[in-house]
Amino acid sequence: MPAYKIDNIARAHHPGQFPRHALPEVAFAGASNVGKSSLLNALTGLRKNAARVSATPGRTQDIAFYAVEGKLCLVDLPGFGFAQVSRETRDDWDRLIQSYFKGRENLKLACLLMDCRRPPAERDRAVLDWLTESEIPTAIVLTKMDKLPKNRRDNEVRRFEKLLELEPDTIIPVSAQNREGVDDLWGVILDQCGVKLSRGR
Ligand SMILES: Nc1nc2c(ncn2[C@@H]2O[C@H](COP(=O)(O)OP(=O)(O)OP(=O)(O)O)[C@@H](O)[C@H]2O)c(=O)[nH]1
Ligand SMILES: [Mg+2]
Repeated sequence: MPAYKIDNIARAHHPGQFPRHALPEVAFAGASNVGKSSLLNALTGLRKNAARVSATPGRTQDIAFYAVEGKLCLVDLPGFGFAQVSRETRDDWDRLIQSYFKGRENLKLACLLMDCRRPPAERDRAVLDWLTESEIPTAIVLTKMDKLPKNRRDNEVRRFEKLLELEPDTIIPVSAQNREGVDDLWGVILDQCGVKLSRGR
């Protein structure tokens, strides 16, 4: 279990509150409730709830910035497109997420999370297309893999790759619950950021 030194350096409700720093950033995006905050906790070894895991979807409403060992910054984004909140609130969140992606020069990687039990929604594809067009390096992460029986796992991963027209073996399957894939994802993050962490992964 990594015990990295984590600093919650900022919480932003609007772009003016985004921190200014030179750290490489990795952002976690995805529909509400896919497990962004949980994965962030699994990566950092933060206690459950440190990154505000929600019992009710649509809980994370601001952008949280976590510095890891003072070397890179993990960014917990609010879930997009949660239907149960008012249209106005939803539009506000979308604007916030977009302004993050548009203006972040030190962004090295966007992790786009999808729940392995739900086929990709129109929204997931739109965000993926938009990230690709914007030339933001993107990792597709399939979450909650512990929920799938062993014999369906490989098929589901292949199915997502086909549906999203991805190259084989590009999806990273993870579980925040049993930590499957967490080290693999760390590998991709550190590569992309060009950073080494001193404490063992
Ligand atoms: N079984 C299982 N449950 C998970 C996993 N990751 C997250 N969950 C559960 O899924 C729910 C949502 O998790 P969050 O981490 O809050 O999801 P989020 O994407 O941050 O949600 P928003 O911030 O509301 O967009 C919680 O009840 C978590 O306990 C996982 O790997 N396995
Ligand atoms: Mg969250």
